[in-house]
Amino acid sequence: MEITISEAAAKIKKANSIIIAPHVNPDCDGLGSTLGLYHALTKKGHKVRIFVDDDIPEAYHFLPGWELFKKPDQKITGADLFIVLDAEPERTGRVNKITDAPILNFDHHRSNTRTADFLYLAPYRAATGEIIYELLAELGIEFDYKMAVSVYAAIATDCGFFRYSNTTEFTMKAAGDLLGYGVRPNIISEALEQRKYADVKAIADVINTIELYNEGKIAVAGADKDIVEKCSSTEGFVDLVRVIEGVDVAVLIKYAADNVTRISMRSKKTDVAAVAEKLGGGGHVRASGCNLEMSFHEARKKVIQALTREMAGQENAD
Ligand SMILES: [Mn+2]
Repeated sequence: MEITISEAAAKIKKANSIIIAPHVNPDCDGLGSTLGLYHALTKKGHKVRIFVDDDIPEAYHFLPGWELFKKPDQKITGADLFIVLDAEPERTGRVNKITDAPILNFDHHRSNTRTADFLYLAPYRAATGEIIYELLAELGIEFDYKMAVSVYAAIATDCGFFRYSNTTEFTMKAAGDLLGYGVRPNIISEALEQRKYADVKAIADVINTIELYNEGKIAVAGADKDIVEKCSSTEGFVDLVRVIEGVDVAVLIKYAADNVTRISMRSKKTDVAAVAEKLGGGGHVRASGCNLEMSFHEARKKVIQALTREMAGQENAD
């Protein structure tokens, strides 16, 4: 059931032993939100354990306490509350199976499947980090440096460092407030922008694959098996495609495994969450994705078709 932020805060106050987890394939919003809440609740005397069913990318090792994340290897008994951040409980992977505690879910994805016992869903928030900021105020917990860095990084990354359309007055005010606790934006963006030599070289390969469709409104780039094997991360590649003049939707098609292809979409106008949902994925209106169980080339064709159809439909609706 959906609850308010103050009802959520009341549930947290009553819980002694708490488990927190973000989604698999963790991003800075999920990890930063988890750590921000971890530091806050630990300070208040709660017994908190944090789990993620994945490795944590090196780029996020600047987050204070990232090494405290455990893999969900065994059952946890006696937890009072399981807090899931930035996705629905199923997306925490095996963490969802190690505890029977009631689930309290905070999320800003419209595509949330609403399976948690208690859900605070705020699709108008740019990041789950913003929700944590709101939650800590509700809990009456004052920020310290570690909490501020974690929550700032969560917010800043999900709004493209205050450039995306989800950036609001609230986003800027929250971030501004966090700077008051010693956060240095340049240190965080430098840590996040740093790339491996091989990955920067791989950008050239990906850029070379760009093709335009639908009268130049769709730009598609591909990272096939060869490219994926050469580099450690394709994070941010889709944003390089997004800047092309006249392009509404940028797509990155990425080899994930034989017959599994990962699709990432960014748009300026088109509702790409609607497209992702039709293909079994989800996300936000202007940033979404899905995994397709088909070959790289089949997936490429399928996505271009689905997007062209959606764009025609949305134009007719205007
Ligand atoms: Mn997020």
